[in-house]
Order: sequence, then structure tokens, then C-alpha cells
Amino acid sequence: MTDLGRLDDLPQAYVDALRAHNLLPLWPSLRAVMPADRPSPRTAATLWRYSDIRPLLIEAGRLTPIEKAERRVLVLANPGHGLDRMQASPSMYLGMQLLLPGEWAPAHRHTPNAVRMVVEGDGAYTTVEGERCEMKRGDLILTPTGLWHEHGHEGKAPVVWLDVLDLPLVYYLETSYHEAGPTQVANKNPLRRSSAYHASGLAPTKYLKRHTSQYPMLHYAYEKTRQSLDRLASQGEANALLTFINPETGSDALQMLGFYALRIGPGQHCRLPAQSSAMVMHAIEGCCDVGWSIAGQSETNLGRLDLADTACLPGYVSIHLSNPNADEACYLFLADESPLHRKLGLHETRA
Ligand code: GTQ
Repeated sequence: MTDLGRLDDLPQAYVDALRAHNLLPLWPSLRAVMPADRPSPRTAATLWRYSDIRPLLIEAGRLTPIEKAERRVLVLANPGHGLDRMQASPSMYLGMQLLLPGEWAPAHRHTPNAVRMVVEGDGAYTTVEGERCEMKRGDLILTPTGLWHEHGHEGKAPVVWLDVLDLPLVYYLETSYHEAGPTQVANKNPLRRSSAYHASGLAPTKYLKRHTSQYPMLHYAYEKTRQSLDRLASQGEANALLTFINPETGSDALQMLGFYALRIGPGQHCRLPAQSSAMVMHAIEGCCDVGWSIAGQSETNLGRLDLADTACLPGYVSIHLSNPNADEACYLFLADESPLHRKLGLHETRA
């Protein structure tokens, strides 16, 4: 590949004249914006340990009352993007949120899409458009763009969950804002609840809205997710991977980000092929050793994802996961940007 001309090859007076007119020469930067063969990601392979996060989150609970925080969250920021940018990856934001017994995070809605993955505790709930979703460990709760949501806690111990939002993308598009609202009235109709969709292949006819952009299912109970993973495993799959979908359309549960549950059998390993999107991993149960590699290069070890730890890897790397525990399966929650890449025609997988 030919070397292209550099900025300092040009006379300073010429560069100054360009700048004075808000102009730039492309060629000194062309290789940086379109590198050869694969992108150069800012996203750094990063692991956040729950044992580091938890005490600091509990301290935030002492330092900042909920009224002063609205959402008491520590952001899992990827150093490759710069900590202030609140990005785990180009389009994913991650935060660990703490709600203490009796606290309430008031109703609002916003343009970014969000999900919660419950990490620990009992007695908290999120109300989404009137549907009260009890938060149990491993549950996935959706708060899609524009839907009202608020969090409450009637239990006795702290509750912590992982928030995943497409905030970096929505912010970049200059479309990020929120609206505050009144406390919601709980919907009492049992059919209009996520549990009505929990048998796969069956949807309540009365509310079936085919091919709409609505969100019929907001709460994916871990009990069901785990049963489905274990059933696949019992049918002979060493590793079982499920996609959280919208049960009426079969498409991804949200428009931009994809969410998955992965079971790695005792002592088993699995490889996720390189794809264009970055990947977030979180250990719901058990633990898992994480490594990654670029085609033709040696493997880099990221470390062990212990219970409730969270990690992020950039796109275009293959991911190696192994369960070091010979007796117990490991259950991971995964999130990526592939629905967005597919819509944009950018999605790619490599061997
Ligand atoms: O719980 O609504 O981590 O609005 C960031 C922004 C959580 C929430 C976050 C939010 C929320």
C-alpha cells in the first residue's frame, strides 16, 4: 500500500488557508478513518469486577440520597473511549444501579432504549407502561424508547441491576432527551402481561399485533430462560445460546441492541466467531474464563468472569469462553450491537 502525503508535507500557509475556510485535506487522514482490512476499534477489552463495584455502589448509597441522584448508577466506562464518554462500546452504555429498601426512582421516559439485568436482591420492581415487573436475579426487563418506567423497592436488602442502554448512539445522533412524568397506575389485566407470552410459539390472540413496532413482552423471567437453556443442554448441546426476541415478530427484543443467554456446560468451552459488533458479557451464575483473538494471531487472556462480573470486547475478534468448573454449568448474559449493524447493512462475521 502506498504511503499517502502527510499534513506536514504541505506548506503551513496552505494548511492555515484551508483551516480559515473550515477545510481539511483528506489524504493525511484517509488511512486512519478507513484502515486496511479491519477497523481499529477504540473499544478496549475491559473487565469490571463486581467485587470492586459493589462496595463503591453501597458507598454511593450512603453518600448520595436517591432524591439527589434520581438514578443511582455507577457507569462502567471503557477506558479506550475515555471515561467521561460513558461508553462501554460504540453504541452500548453499561451502568450498575443501586436501589435501597423503601427508595423510589421516579417515572420518566427517554429516547434511548434500556434493559435491566438483575444482579442481586429481592423486593424491587420496575413498572413499565403500567406493567409491574418484579426484579429477580437474572431477569431481563425492557424499557424500550419512549415507554414510561419507574423503579421501587419493598424488600429488606439492597437491590442491584445492570443497565444496558443504546445511549452512546442516541446521544451521538443528538436525539437523546428525557421527560419526567407522574407515578404510573398499575395495569391489572393479567393478559396484558409479559407472562402471557412465556410459552414459546403461543401468543395471546386478543392482543396479537403482527408486524408492529410494539413491545408485547417486557419481562423475561430468568426461571424460564434457565429452563430453556437447560432443556437445550439436556438434548445434547454442550453449549446453548438463546436470543431474547419479540415473541410476536420473532425479531430481536429491541431495535438496536441484541440480548442473549448462553449456557456453557461443566468443563466445556465455546468460541463465538468474530463479528463486526462489540460484545458485552455478564456472569449470571457460575464463572467463565474469557480470551479473545484476531484471525491468525495468538490468543489474549482477559481473565476470569466471576459471578456478577461484566466484560466488554471490541468487534472483529473471536471470543473464547471456558467454564473452569467441572461440576456446574455457567450462565452468561450477552449484549451486542448486531441488530443495528444488520439494519445498517454493516453486519459481518468472520471465521
Ligand atoms: O433506570 O431509567 O443507567 O434513565 C441511565 C439512565 C438508568 C433508568 C441508567 C436511566 C436509567
